[in-house]
Parts: sequence; structure tokens; C-alpha cells
Amino acid sequence: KQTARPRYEANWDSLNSRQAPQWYSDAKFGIFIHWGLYSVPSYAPKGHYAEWYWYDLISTPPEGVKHKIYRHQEVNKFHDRVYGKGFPYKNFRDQFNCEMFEPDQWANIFKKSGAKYIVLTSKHHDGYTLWPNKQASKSFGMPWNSVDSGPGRDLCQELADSVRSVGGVKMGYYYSLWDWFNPYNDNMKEIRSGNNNRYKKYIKEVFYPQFRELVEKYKPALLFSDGDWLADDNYWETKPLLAQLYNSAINRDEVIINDRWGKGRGKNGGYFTTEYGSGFENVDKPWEENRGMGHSFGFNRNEDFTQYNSTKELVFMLVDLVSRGGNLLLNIGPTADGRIPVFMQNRLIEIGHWLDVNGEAIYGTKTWEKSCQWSVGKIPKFSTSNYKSGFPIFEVTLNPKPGNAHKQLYFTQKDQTLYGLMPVWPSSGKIEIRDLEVSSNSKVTLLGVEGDLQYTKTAKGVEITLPQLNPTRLPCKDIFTLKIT
Ligand code: FUL
Repeated sequence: KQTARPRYEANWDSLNSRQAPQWYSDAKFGIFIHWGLYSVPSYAPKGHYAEWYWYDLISTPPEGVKHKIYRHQEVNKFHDRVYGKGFPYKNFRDQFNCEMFEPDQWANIFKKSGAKYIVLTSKHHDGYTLWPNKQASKSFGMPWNSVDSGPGRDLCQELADSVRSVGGVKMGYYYSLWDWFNPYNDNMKEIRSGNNNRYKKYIKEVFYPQFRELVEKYKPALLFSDGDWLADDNYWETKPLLAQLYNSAINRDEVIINDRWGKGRGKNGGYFTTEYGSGFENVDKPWEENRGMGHSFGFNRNEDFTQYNSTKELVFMLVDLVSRGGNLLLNIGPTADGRIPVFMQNRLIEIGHWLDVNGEAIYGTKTWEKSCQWSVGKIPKFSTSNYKSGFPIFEVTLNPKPGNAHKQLYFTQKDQTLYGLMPVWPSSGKIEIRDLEVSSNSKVTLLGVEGDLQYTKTAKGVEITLPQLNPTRLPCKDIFTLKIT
């Protein structure tokens, strides 16, 4: 007998009441992929987004918005020098060939990285789709997808097939509502002009059919909407579409959506997002921090070694986020010829090595009564986002400011087991976990190392004697995990 399913209505109370699928909260680590025509020039001034190339090139920046004026000038300088003045963005279709793209190779790297889900840009703000979508081409009046132009390949399908065949990794898609220069909705001019006929045409003849095709044909486990921030959800008409998604038989038990469906993040949707931020505190939805390995999402050839986070920093971020109940969606930017830059492969594989040993303290875990144990000193104030500086959430441990406390241990738990993830190996060879009750049949181990560890009760908790490790044969690098059962 079928159990009755809730029917969702086109309002946020109803949509927000949907229980998030468990796979998402258990997954903890996903890989974001920004790939499209912007991967051809793959250029932005350092610290900016290369996937914004077209916009930076041709949009007249609002007066006084310094970073936009700067981007506009720098991108134009680069463009004139490399492609020649007046070279149209649309011509990048001839150079987006993906001739080195081997989806199985990508999927193997993803699998090895320990990521449990992938989010590919099916369409970014430039409107170009990585699947053979008719509406994109129709509205632009020229082939505007990766099958009818560019590589001649259905990148959404090919990657999904490979990702599904390695097993244990879910396939999701990013989709931008804002379609910068779509002639049916050109740069959302009607928002400024008050004329809503054009936007209605865009919603009904581009957005809706695209969204439905993406869902029906590619059956995503996750939908990451974006580009919503200029207008509210009535403008975008997202709620009826989401009710349909939740009520339809396609993937309804698996699918999860983010929170960018009309002005504002961290309010409505399936899970909440921060971008170059620090995630959330005290929210009743799953959440995710998304960011690049450097400062851009689309591949930026202008970034050098110093702009990239080390594996250590990335592992710290992952652990810090997971200890507070969040996921990390870490971005890679493939090249126009279809390669994952070796540098990015390296980071992914090294994170995977760390997860091979410590994954049980990450996947499927919940937060403990406190997310971390601080050393003595001033505890820095939590902030959900600090977009400009890309507030390094891991900094509190890596480079604590003088006088500030650092995180001595991050905690996660699963069933009757507590995990204490230790970023700094104490020189005393001992570590005290405060506020922890142990009994005489508790068992303490270090993940990746054989044998039980000695512990004694203290006035405040328990003190654990760490093993003496051979420095050339460490179980892992960066963060070591105590397991207490
Ligand atoms: C942002 C976009 O504008 C960026 O280009 C990127 O896609 C990021 C994930 O979301 O809001």
C-alpha cells in the first residue's frame, strides 16, 4: 500500500515544510563545476569571477561601483589585447571545443576525491546551455548550446552518465535564472522600466521550458539556482515551478534545491547557501558553503599559485563546516578544451586521501553539543558571510590573531561515537577533551593507527595520551581524528 504523500503548494510555508532528503546531509562534500564559454577567455582580474567575463566586457558599470568599473576596464584591456577590439563573446563558441574532455576520467577523479555530489553549470548567466536546449538558441537567434555549437556534445548528459557509473556520487545542476543578455529579457531592463511584458516572455518561453527539460531529461538529484538577486520570487515565478517539482514523480524522493529563488539567501528553499562565507548558525535547514579553490569559479588563467588554497586549508574548511553542521561545495573550473587543471586535480585527490582515513568522522555525522573546543583566549565573533575578503573560516586555527583563541578540536558524532578532529598536534603528546564523560569501557583510538589509546579522567573531562607516530609513516596529514566510543 502506498503511503500518502504530502502535496506541496506554491507558497513558501508549504515548500519549506518539505523534509530535505537524507543523502544531502550525509554527503558533506560536493564538487561544483563552472564550465562554459567563459572558460575560453578564462580571465578576470585577480580576486574576481572569470565567469562574469561577458558582463564585465560590455556592461557599463553603474557609476561609483568601483569594483565593477575596475573589472570593466581590466577585462576590456585584456580582451582588446588578446582577441582584438570588437571581437564578440559569441565567437568563443568556436573555441569551446572540449577536445580533451573525458567524462570517465573526471568521474574517477571525483570518486577519488571523496565527494558525494557534483553540481555542473547547466547554464550560467550568459545563457549558454551545456545541453541541447532549443529555447536558448531560439531566444538568442543563433545556436546557443553545446550541441548545436561549440563541442557538439551534450555535456550535461555525458558527465551525468560517467558520474552515475562510478557509483555513490549524485549528479546535480546549477541553473541561472538571470540570463544577462537574453533578448527576451535583456539585462532585466524592464525591472528598471516597469514594463513586465518582456520578462513574462522570458519566464514562459525560456526559463520554464528550460527548467522542465533539465528536470525531466537529466533527473537531477540537486538543483542549484542562482542569479535571482535582482528580483523577488513573484517576478521569477519560481514557487509554482517548485511545487510542481516536489509533486512530480520524477526523482521526488531524492531531489534537493538550494535557496536562490528570488531575492535573498538563507530564507527559503531546500538548503541554505553562503558563498565565500562561513555558513550558518542555528538554522533548521541543511546548509552549504560554496567557493572556489582560488577566488574565481570559472577557470581564471590570471590566478597564480599564491591565490590557491592549499590542501591543508581546504581540509580545514571542510572540517570546520562539517563540525558546525554544513556541507562544502568546492568549485573547480575546467578549461575550454575539457581538462581539469592538474593543480585542481591535485587538491581533489589529496582531500580524498585525507577522507580515506578520516571519512568516518565526516560522512553521515551530526553536530555534537558543541562544534569545537577553543584554546584559552578571546573567541572570535561568528559571521555568516564576509564576501569581500572571503573570510577564511579556517583562519581561527591556522593563523589565530594574537590574543584570540584557536580551535583545538572540532567535533562530530555518529550514533554512540564522538569524533575529535585535531588540527594541531600538542607538543605535550596529550590532549584534554573538556565536558566529556567517559566510562571504564570507553575506547579511544586515532583513525588510521592501530591500537587503543590511554586516557584518564580529569576534573573537567578526559585526558588522552596520543600515540608516538613515525613521522615518515603518518596515517594522514593536516588533521588527525580521535575516535571515542
Ligand atoms: C554567484 C554567481 O554570480 C557566480 O558567478 C557563481 O556562479 C556563484 C556560485 O554564484 O552568485
